[in-house]
Amino acid sequence: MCLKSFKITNWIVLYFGLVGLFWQVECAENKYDNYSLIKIYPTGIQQIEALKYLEEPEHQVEILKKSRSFNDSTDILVSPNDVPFVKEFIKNESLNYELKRNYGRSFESVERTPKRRILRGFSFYEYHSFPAIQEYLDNLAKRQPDLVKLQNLGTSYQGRRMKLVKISSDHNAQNPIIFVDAGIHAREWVAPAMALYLIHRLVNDPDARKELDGVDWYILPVVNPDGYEYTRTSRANRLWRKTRSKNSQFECFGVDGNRNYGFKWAVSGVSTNPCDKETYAGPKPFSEVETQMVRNIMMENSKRMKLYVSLHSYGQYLVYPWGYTGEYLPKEWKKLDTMARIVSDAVQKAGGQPFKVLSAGKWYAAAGGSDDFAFGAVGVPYSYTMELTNGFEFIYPERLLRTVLPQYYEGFRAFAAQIKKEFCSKYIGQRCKINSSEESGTNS
Ligand code: 0X9
Ligand code: ZN
Repeated sequence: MCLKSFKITNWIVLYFGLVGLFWQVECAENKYDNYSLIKIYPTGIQQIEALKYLEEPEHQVEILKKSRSFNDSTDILVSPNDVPFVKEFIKNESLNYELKRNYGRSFESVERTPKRRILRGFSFYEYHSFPAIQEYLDNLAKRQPDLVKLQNLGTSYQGRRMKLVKISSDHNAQNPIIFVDAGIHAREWVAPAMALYLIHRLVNDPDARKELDGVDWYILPVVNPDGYEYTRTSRANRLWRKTRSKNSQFECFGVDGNRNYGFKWAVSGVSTNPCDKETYAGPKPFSEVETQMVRNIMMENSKRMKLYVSLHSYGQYLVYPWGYTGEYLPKEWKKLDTMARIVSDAVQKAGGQPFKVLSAGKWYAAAGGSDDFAFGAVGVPYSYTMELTNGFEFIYPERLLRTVLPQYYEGFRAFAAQIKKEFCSKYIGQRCKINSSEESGTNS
């Protein structure tokens, strides 16, 4: 009798414990639930200028994306209290806009993919946890040791082990390197998904021999694993962007990794406030262990690195240096621009949307980006930030990955073809003999 009642009590405790846990994980109040997403479409220079008013910190609007051209929206997240003020501003400036209420509720559908991979293997059309990604990469390197090598880079701020994926048909060939990274911004989930898809195609697609012969691919699929995992913990954290390092003086976390690189650090487009959720540049250049790792990869391979692509989302932009200024372009801008347009055409030919191609600084000036560092400090001759996808903002649905990832892959094939054309004077077997006149130096 006593034993029986004890068991019943246990069941009750267990039941409420599980309900509580479920509520915490899945149903916790999401600050964005009642927020509105407002997409503003400026139609003239004056309106673009006027939008800067909303960027001032005291206005409490979160800017998801800035527009710098007339066909492109500025997307902002606004709390219910601030909607009237923003609407008033929009009316005064006669701006065109679209308003989506209860924006945070749309996060639900793409939240935390269940662990189906145990039954079905690893799908490239799902968003995976960082441990699942690492497990996939470890297995891949074990299965194809000649083609895929992993280089340990150390650990992230919170201790996650980071590995660079090196893919080459001849690891001793000293071919030109294409370096692709993704996920410096935690909430941009489609970027790591693209990096993994790229790895998958290069390794498993028999047609990819063309992309591999004469070029070595270095790919770092999740530059900011701590932030990435944080965005997976709850809907309330889904829009986190920065790293998760702790600033000892302030009770705030994280640095914007793409403001933390040591080239023209903090000269434009950054916040110096550690509590700024978006663009805090850090206490000093390369304060973050994650950006140090990317810097080291670039520096150690500076001679051979011919192309750098940093994957982000969103907006369907393919931008090149300079990012720190929109006042002027590097003297090599034409070559950067031409290559980007070839890539954009290839994506379009595969059924995708063309990229908007321009210098990053002409879109909006922001210093301390990895693209400027690669180009300006390391001397990588082609350096880009690729902003994947258009629509759905940062919450890009998994069901569309099957369509867009193969389209972007065609862009990477075009990149590889151009790099080979420019930098391989001839081939010896699968090796590319790098043009001797193309030694890299630093740009200024
Ligand atoms: O602001 C950024 O870091 C990038 N856009 S995002 O929406 N993914 O955050 C653009 C970076 C472009 N490059 C530089 N400004 N250097
Ligand atoms: Zn980004």
